[in-house]
Amino acid sequence: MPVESPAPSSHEPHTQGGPPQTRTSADLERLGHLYSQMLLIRRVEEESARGYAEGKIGGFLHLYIGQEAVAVGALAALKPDDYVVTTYRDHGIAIAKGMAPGALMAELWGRQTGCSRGLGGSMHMFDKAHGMLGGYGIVGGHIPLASGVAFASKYRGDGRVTLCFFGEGAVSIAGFHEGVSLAALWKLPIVFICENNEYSMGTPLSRSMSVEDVSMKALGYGIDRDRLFVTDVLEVEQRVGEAVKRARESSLPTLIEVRTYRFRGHSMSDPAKYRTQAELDEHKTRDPVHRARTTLATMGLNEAQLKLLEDGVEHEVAEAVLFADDSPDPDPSILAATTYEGPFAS
Ligand SMILES: Cc1ncc(C[n+]2csc(CCOP(=O)(O)OP(=O)(O)O)c2C)c(N)n1
Repeated sequence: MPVESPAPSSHEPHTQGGPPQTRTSADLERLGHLYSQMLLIRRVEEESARGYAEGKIGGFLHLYIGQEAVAVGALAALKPDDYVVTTYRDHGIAIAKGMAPGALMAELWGRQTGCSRGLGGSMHMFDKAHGMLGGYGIVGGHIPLASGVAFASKYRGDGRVTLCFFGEGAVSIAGFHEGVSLAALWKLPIVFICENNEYSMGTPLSRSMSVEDVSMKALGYGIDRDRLFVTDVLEVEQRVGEAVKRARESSLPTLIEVRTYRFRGHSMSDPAKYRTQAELDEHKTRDPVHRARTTLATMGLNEAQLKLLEDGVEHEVAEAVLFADDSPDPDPSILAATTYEGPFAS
């Protein structure tokens, strides 16, 4: 049976690249801020990997190293009271949304001062005050929840936008289709961001999906879409910003596929043998964190200025590690209130 040609052009993705942009001094300041945030996330995770190796962290640890420009660029396009919902690869997104690195590391360490009082761990970062609504472990399971959050915003008329992040492994899961379908039907103020880091655990996209362009999934629901290859954090901010504007002003959802790459294994227990060193090295040459540093240098920041900024990040990370190390374990009495021995038993 012939397949109908897809979609009106309003649903075509933006082409990447375009004319070279002129950078202003406001861009320099902005990029300096975003570079600090990306570096903070990277250094927090490097120290978390160390903490894991030292036995300070129990359970899983999925690192975001390599993908920082997605969280930082996308969240830079939000207002502080907008919402974010994401997967278990949530550390970078939590920090970019405003969570204190100390609260995040204490959570990883399982300490009482963690954002979820040490009970959630790596996959369940929550920070209600900053609109960080998790941190979920079931692939794709959070996508309908995110649509529910956006529905609440529309119902209340609070003007907030929800960003929902997930990996490319989630787009073949029912939850993705339920969440996107309802968002399209009810015209919800939400932006779905697929962080396509090329592997779902060890499975490349080509072995799990019949099309290579994830953003095409938007066509089935008649919503707008975009697709970009991440190298420049400012470009992520700008492109996600367009979708956020559409969500806020016209209550229209968008699906954005962001092509990125994770430099570590799926989790700490994955030696990532399904890819070659050459492939990894090639991706590292496009590391958005290093690229931001180079751009800052080109735009006029000298080594001493960059070092000042980087020392500030180092100090913040060292404080966060100390905070986690020095924080107490949860009191055992919390078990009664949080397990089936507690209020849920009756
Ligand atoms: C419903 C469900 N199936 C399987 C798993 C096990 N699992 C955890 S992460 C993962 C891979 C998901 O890959 P992707 O969505 O691309 O995200 P990434 O880890 O690359 O960020 C799988 C299969 C799960 N958590 N939930």
